[in-house]
Amino acid sequence: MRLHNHVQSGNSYKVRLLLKQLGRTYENVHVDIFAGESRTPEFLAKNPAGQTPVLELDDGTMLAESNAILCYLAEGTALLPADPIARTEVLRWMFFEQNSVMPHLGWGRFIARWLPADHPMQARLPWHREGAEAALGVMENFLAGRTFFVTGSYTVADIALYGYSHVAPEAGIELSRYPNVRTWIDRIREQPGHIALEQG
Ligand SMILES: N[C@@H](CCC(=O)N[C@@H](CS)C(=O)NCC(=O)O)C(=O)O
Repeated sequence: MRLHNHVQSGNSYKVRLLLKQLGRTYENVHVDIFAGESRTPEFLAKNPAGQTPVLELDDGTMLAESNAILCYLAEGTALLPADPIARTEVLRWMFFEQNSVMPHLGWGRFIARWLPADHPMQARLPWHREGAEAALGVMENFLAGRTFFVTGSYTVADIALYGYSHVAPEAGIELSRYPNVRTWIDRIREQPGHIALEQG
């Protein structure tokens, strides 16, 4: 397998983290998205959305969308429960992550960390911070009395939600206001085979 990905991308990190935890070997192909490498004709043939990560299987199949890739890789393991209700709960949180967490924390982090202070997109930062805080608030309330998001054990829903929420401070969001989220983040870091975002 080949993982076409970017080292600082939270979406790519989710897949690298799972690959590591499953003990899967793969070739790591760095795509310099800041240099436009995800928009070349060659890359668009892999993923018409022009986004990383893309997992290239040995038979040439290209899998895109980080959370879809997580489900593919986790199939048959405890990280993706077979029970239909538990599986639906996993998908529910993965959809929530893509709809409510990643757009705000991903863009907020990108603007705060990489764009110059006078860049016009800085005007969007307060809106992204507000959206991110709303999403973290949902996670905070749900995690009260729970160890993980689904079934009381670590699943790909946790990996998906962890990808961007643990780097909220890089978007200028203080996690001390979300103690349940912080405790859960510490629990995720303790899982066997865990690697940090810019590792792997
Ligand atoms: N929904 C997609 C989002 C992927 C995404 O936004 N990837 C960014 C990096 S985090 C990217 O490759 N951007 C390059 C571009 O848009 O040209 C996923 O979960 O895989």
